[in-house]
Amino acid sequence: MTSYKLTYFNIRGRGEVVRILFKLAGVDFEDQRIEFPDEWMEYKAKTPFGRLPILEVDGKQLTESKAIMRYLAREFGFYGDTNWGRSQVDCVLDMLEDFHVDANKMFYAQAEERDRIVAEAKVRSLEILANLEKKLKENNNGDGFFVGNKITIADVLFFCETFFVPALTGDKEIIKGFPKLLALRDRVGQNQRIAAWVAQRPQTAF
Ligand SMILES: N[C@@H](CCC(=O)N[C@@H](CS)C(=O)NCC(=O)O)C(=O)O
Repeated sequence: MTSYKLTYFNIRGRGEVVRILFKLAGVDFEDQRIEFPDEWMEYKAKTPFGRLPILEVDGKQLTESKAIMRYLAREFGFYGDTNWGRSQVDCVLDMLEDFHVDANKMFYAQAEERDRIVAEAKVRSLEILANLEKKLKENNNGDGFFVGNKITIADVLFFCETFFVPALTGDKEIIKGFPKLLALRDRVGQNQRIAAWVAQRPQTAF
């Protein structure tokens, strides 16, 4: 049996989508959480590129969150059934990545820059959400999943980001203006395996 170990910080961040994929697939993994900053500096020196997450598959290390999620989605059957379907999944994953442009700015911002960056993040996030809803409607009029007729990694990453975007933009209600996206979030959250994990996962701020 393949052994899996995910190393990430004790936050949801870029690691949670990977954890949810394991739960969705019903596959065991070791969920190693490094305390930041206490354990990190010593641990960082031992990592290939000084960043987390890292997935170990039978002892082999894979870095980059998108490479990890794509690898597992292919392994577990959550990446679309055709080449076109996979390209549509990729399209949504890349649209979602745009939220991180502002997140990175926020991470490195000086205190006096924060209000401006939050305001800009809100404008851009509304645009990204509108485009995501448009994309969702291309498939089953937006009443199913982003691609095909079953959940894929695109829906799982979207689910994770919808909890992060309110924090990024300072607007807890930001998703509410997008009814199809809101319903998709509920659909994903109601998946029994995902709901069970969300109920029992460690509670962290982000
Ligand atoms: N492109 C990378 C970014 C990884 C990244 O920036 N990781 C952050 C946490 S989300 C990190 O390790 N920060 C600690 C540091 O840079 O020392 C990925 O998607 O995995």
